[in-house]
Amino acid sequence: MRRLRVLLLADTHLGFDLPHRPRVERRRRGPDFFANFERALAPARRGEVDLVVHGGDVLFRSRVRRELVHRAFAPLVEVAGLGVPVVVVPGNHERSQIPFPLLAAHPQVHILDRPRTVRLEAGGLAVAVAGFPFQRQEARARFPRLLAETGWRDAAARIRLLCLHQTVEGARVGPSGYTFRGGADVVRGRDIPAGFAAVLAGHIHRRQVLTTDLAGRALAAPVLYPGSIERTSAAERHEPKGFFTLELRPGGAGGRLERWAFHELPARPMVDLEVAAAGLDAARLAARLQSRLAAVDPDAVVRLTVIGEVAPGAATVLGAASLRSLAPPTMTLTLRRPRQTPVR
Ligand SMILES: [Mn+2]
Repeated sequence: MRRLRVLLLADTHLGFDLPHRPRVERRRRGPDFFANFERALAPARRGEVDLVVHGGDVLFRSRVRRELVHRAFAPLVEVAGLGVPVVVVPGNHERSQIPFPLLAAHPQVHILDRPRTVRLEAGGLAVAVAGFPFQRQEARARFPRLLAETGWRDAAARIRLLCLHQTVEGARVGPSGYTFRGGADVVRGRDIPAGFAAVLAGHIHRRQVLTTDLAGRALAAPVLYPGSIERTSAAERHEPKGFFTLELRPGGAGGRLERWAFHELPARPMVDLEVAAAGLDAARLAARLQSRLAAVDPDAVVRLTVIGEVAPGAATVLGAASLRSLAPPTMTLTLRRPRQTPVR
């Protein structure tokens, strides 16, 4: 029996920490995001999937340089050029304003820039991919109408997919597992109708698959969040990063998800480091920082918190250039000053 193999990635945040003209020479995180983007697309380049879906937030913010847009979208256009159709849901960082002329360059790159349903042939099957761009306001209340506006019910297909860049109830984020429930921007599980094989989603940066609503009732279709491809904030410090491959088969209304696999990508460790500064002169504070930083993985992204009152003569040690000189060159360091420390 025929099957559809889908590669699902999302929240690539390309351009993160990638200044066009850096003022200081230090390791940037930007290249890691591009490297993971390429790693995630590798199965598509090898011909191991029939369809690529990007769940949105291709870019790290909505206003970016044109060169960055080109760099970010070129790999997707290349994959489409190899004969693998690509569908992109505009995320909150696209503001549904992805540069369409660039992408319209390839007929197999489809942008869900308004509520619509893309019909395509993939894996030898008629596939319908419905969706709409990220809705900032009242997504919960608007969801049923937006979905109807895609016209998905009229699209004859063996397999139907719904693509979103939204929060669906039950999604969890953060180290303590905060669960989204009833907010105006949270889509209700029961509003997902029968007739889709799966909901492919971006926006939530933690990898997860939702199969029930908050009341424990089975969703009409599983909701899959592959999560971001690299850590974008400390809230993601414990999360594995990667992408999904899915296998779907025809059957019932809209087909069914038969199996899925998560493929982990390399992500830099994130470390919180607290250093007490009270009573130390400049030389001693520098020595303490250096030894504490030396004990951390040199590849880490470190959030440094300095506790206690910093002696007036020692404040220069906490300057950006000074801190860089105390840390291994491969480390990324940011300084957090707790409120009780007087700011000079
Ligand atoms: Mn995002």
